Amino acid sequence: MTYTVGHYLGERLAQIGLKDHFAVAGDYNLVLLDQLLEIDGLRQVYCCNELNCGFSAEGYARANGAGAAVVTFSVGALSALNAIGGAYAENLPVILISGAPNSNDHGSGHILHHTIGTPDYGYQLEIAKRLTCAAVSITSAGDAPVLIDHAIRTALREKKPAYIEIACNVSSQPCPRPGPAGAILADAPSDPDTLKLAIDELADFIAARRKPIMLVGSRLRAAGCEDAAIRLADTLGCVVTTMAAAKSFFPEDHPAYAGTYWGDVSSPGAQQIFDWADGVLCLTPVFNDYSTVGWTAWPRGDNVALMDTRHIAAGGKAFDGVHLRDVIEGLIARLKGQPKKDATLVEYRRIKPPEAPVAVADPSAPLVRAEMARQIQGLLTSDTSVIAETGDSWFNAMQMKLPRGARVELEMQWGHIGWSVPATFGYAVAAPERRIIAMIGDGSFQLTAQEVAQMVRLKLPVIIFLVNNRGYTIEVQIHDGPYNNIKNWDYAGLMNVFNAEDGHGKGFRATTGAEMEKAIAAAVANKEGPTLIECVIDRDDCTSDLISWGRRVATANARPPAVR
Ligand code: TPU
Ligand code: MG
Repeated sequence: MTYTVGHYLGERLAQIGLKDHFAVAGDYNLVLLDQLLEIDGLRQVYCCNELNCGFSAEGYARANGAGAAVVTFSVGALSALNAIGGAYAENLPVILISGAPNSNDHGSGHILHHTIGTPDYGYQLEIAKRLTCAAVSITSAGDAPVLIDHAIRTALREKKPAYIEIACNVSSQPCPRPGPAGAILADAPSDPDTLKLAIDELADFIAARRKPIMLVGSRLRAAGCEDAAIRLADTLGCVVTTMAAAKSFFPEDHPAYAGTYWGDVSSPGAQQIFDWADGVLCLTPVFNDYSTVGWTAWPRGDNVALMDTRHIAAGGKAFDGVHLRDVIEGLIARLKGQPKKDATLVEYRRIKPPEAPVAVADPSAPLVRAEMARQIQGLLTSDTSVIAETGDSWFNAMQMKLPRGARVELEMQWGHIGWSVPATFGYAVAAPERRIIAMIGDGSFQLTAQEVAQMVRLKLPVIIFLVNNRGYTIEVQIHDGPYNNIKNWDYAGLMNVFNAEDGHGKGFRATTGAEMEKAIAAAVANKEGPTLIECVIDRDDCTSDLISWGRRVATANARPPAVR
């Protein structure tokens, strides 16, 4: 059998730990898909459309470290690129692979189908360059190994998406076999001199403060530093808070954990202890309008030390080219044997409000959000992953108490409603051993609903809580109008549509606590496919945090243009 460009690509994907890749077929990628099918241990998983294909690969990357989506030219790739923008925003190495026009057509003046109708097909690569850390076009087999390796290596290093387009007549051309994976997995080491100085500066920053606190941000997983952060917390002894988008990136049962720091909508006691601290070690934060609650909670200034993935800034000095894991290890070694800096923890234990008991609703009363959240909480185990969609699902997820090992997946930087349906699918493909729970608003679900059919197809026992509050409640809280009302669907009834003649998905509608409990029991018992539980609640029945946060974000949005 001839070894081909498509084989090379497929083998590299397998070498970096992919067991699956997501695809939608089209004539520009059919031969490539044939080649990929021939790679041992690499399964081809199909999606209903390319936006979902991109988000499936994104969800897969969350569970598996990297993902790949294969689509056709323009009509497919331009949809997938939205999800690639999301992967960039969310720091996930997703490789987007697009079939492309025949190499003989490039520069020929020919007009081809699936293009904008001009003979220049370069626009897709140009767009991809803006949304990825590496974008390459392969029009000859000779260049393929170098270009493929460049794209994949850069994506893995940067934890950002990459783009590879392959002319449709090139993927079956002969190509050398790839060498060991080390060549694309190896990373440049930290600069030793910079590393030492960065650690010195951080140690000085800590030494000069009596009441430091740690703030964990959303890129900690991408930095590969979740365990290191726990050890740093153990060494320092201070309080640890997480940013909203970093929910579950620090164990919630850790004695130093004080919950989510999110300005006015922080966990009880977290904002107070944060404000009391005299120095903040910010690990991989992303400060945007949402995470700072409309710029009202934005840690900056001399009392903030930034510990980013490759960059440290403290005491008025900045250091680049160091890996966070090396910095943390060095800092731990430096702090060993010193007295703990546990003032914030001592104080937090004093001021922490007692936990309010969670009320159980009358089982026959109309379902309310709080009861819905209480029942979902009861499902969380150490092997649960909760995928929470944009909307009040974010705030419901934030209030959950996670057992050690439970994960929450959020897409707070990109914030594409509908992301969670395909991302849940991709996540479930990557981690079939976990209990996977999706919380999705009705409005969000309507964007990408059809991907539930792929969960049916692969018999994935995902549990979907579809919150039917008759509209875009998050938008209602930010700025209301007729555009926030949506057409109601028979969401539970959709499962029959997706099952068709061979599926085992189940759909239930819950209008009371008792109905929800019954549906959950059936969902847990269903191992042959997804279960969608439509939770019917009032349009205004949302968390108080959504209301407070929505008001602040709306105020930030409404700032008039500055007078220049
Ligand atoms: O819980 P709830 O009702 O807020 O969630 P639901 O029903 O999913 O509504 C979400 C409403 C929403 C919109 C319309 N949140 N953000 N947006 C704006 C938006 C529009 N299009 C995309 C692709 N992403 C968005 N975030
Ligand atoms: Mg809604």
